[in-house]
Amino acid sequence: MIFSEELRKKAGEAEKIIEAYLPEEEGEQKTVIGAMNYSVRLGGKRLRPVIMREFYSMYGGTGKAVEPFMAALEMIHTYSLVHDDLPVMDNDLLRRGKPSTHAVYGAGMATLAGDGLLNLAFETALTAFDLNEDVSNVPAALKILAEKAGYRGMLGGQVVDVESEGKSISWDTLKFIHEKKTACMLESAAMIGACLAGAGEEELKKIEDLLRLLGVAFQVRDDILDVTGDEALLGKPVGSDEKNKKITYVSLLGLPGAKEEAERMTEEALSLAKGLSTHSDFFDALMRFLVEREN
Ligand code: GRG
Repeated sequence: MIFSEELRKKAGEAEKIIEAYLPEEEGEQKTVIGAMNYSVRLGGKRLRPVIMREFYSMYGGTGKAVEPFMAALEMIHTYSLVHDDLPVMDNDLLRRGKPSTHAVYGAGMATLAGDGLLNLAFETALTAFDLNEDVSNVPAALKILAEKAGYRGMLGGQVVDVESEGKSISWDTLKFIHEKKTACMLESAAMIGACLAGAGEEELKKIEDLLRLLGVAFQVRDDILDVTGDEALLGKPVGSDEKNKKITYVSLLGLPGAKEEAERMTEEALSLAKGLSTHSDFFDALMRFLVEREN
């Protein structure tokens, strides 16, 4: 298996599935639909839907119920980026190498587009009930989708991140921010995939622990790229953490220390993955990619 080719193929498949759930740009409200579609079509690595589908397959899933959930999770991820780029948050004009949503549509419309995507995500996931297959695991998957994105999850992490700007924060606070803001959406991806395929509570807990660790490592890599990254590859300016006076693993440990920590967490994650009841060579390679990526 050549990992980069396999990832490109799986991301391309995810892209088609997401596209199929995007709304037509029509009606009086078509400007906001345009802004929603623009944001999703900006691209991105599509890691969360790829991880979700991988876990669905790893746990024996063969149906279609995972597809609306893949699209839904990417919609929530996209809403979070649209809002994160707003002038009241990070005020970033570039996302994935293109003008961010508020740079094109204005801050008001970008706020509404983010809200629209969050609602559309749940509308989309709910269409799983319309499928002609066993949907008994869909309610549990919906619960994961809702909780991991909300105040106990990603949103909660963003709250503490915003409140911490310009302040000196403890390791525990930094860990809380990374675990909630970043890891929760990766946990959601893997847990929903496995849950839809019928994995039990105990297994879901192991998956949650594994993805939490990987999610923090992913965010540490993000902090490193914000200092050392290539702007052309990243598709956004570097140095935004310093500009926004954010404490990161890099500011606390220095670059070599942050790199070592990301490596250590990945090794620990690889070892935790051995405790799962199933295995995927692709996911093993993906775990390494998360901390070696250049964008
Ligand atoms: C409610 C106003 C309001 C805002 C909410 C929750 C939130 C905004 C923002 C948090 C989202 C955030 C920026 C998380 C950081 C996680 C992260 C590293 C995202 C980038 O993920 P990639 O690299 O992105 O997978 P691509 O572009 O590849 O999809």
